[in-house]
Amino acid sequence: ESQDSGKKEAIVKEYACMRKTPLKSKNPDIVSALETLSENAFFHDDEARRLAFQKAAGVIKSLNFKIKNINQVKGLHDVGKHSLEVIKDIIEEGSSIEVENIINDPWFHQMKAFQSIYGVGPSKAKKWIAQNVFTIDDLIERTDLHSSFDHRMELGISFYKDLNTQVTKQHALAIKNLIQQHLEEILPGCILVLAGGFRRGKASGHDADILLTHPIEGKEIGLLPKLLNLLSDSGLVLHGTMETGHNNPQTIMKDKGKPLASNVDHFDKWIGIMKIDKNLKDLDSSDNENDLIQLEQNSLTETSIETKKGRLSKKRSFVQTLDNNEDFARDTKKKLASNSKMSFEQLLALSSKDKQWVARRVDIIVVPVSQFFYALVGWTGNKWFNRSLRLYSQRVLGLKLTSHGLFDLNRGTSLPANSEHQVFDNLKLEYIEPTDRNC
Ligand code: DCP
Ligand code: MG
Repeated sequence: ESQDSGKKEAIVKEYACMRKTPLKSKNPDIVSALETLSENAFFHDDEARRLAFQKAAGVIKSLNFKIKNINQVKGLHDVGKHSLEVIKDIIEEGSSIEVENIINDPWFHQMKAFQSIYGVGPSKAKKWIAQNVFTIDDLIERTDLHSSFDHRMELGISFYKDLNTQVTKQHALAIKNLIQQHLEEILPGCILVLAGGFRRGKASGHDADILLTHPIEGKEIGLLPKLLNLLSDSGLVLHGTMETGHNNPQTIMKDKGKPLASNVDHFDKWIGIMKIDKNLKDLDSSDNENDLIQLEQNSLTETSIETKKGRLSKKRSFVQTLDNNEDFARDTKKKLASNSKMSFEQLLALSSKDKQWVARRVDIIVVPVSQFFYALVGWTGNKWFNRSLRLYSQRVLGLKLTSHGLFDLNRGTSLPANSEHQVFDNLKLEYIEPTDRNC
């Protein structure tokens, strides 16, 4: 073969989790076109197409050169015929008619706008468009529709402006710090890490994903309701749903469902909306990764050694603690629910008046330290990186990877990890930095 650069073919590894995928692609136009096609397929309920275009986009994102010639991508893993045509059009014509048609279709933009409302999915969005509802204002004005809104949608519509303003990384770190300050009153020594897109290098995102653990295994049990109680008393909670009682070694082995269907984990978590003071100072904070180093040096505690040996037995005292905590959790849930009994009209009034705070989406996930680094990988994402990791784990290793650990379901054992590097070692994969997990 000649050295003609146009002929050089890239080698792409089979699984996305084996490739470095940086945030910034060398071929942004192509990536954006393929992702538009993927999103459009998603809006049309075509999961297979959505995935095919998403995978092709993932491959293109991992290329470290600008595509100049279609031959450079012909035969690449996961780049199908349809994707190739689109890429060819963009290289040769500057754009793809198919993609342009989607971008110029008002339906696509209406779907995008409705989809971005907290609590709204594609089927609801489609229904509204079919009922001649096209804008967020329409949703407010069309009182005939209001009875079909659930509380989450009412919040999403009322606080659309706040919630659809991107959260900067500095602001997300400030929110993390605010939560940390409250935790000090309940249980000193907790470690919080800002995960999600920010950890992958994004400068802004739609929410703050905060992982919370304590270096001593077991200390985290029952912590979340106490924290939410305090945050609520401080006037920091607008709305949220709390899941508790899951941090139980028995639960994590139960989920023998389809490997890809189990995107859900069983951690205690709160998914909600906080009221963040407009004057909250952004922090010049880089302590996120330092906290991790502190955790990596944390020696395995007794409980985690048990997990290591795969003896996930239920201890009576442990179960009792859980039961007591559940009572408190129930009371806190009641209290939080009564706080969020505001009607749609009240919410609209609240959001439109001059307020001193902004509504921010925050997820708080409480993780036992022995499972922390698996949870960190899972909650750092991105979604497609996770999908690839889990698929690889299942198909190549015959092991089940979740945010709780890496399990051999037949033998009832699991492999512990004291760092993200160890998670990759356990998976027999080369380590991929968080900033290279943007598939
Ligand atoms: N995740 C998960 N299980 C869930 C929800 C999320 O494993 N039930 C993972 C995948 C995501 C990460 O957690 O990459 C954070 O979820 P987000 O939806 O917040 O996604 P990002 O943080 O990547 O995007 P954004 O910047 O829009 O917040
Ligand atoms: Mg996020």
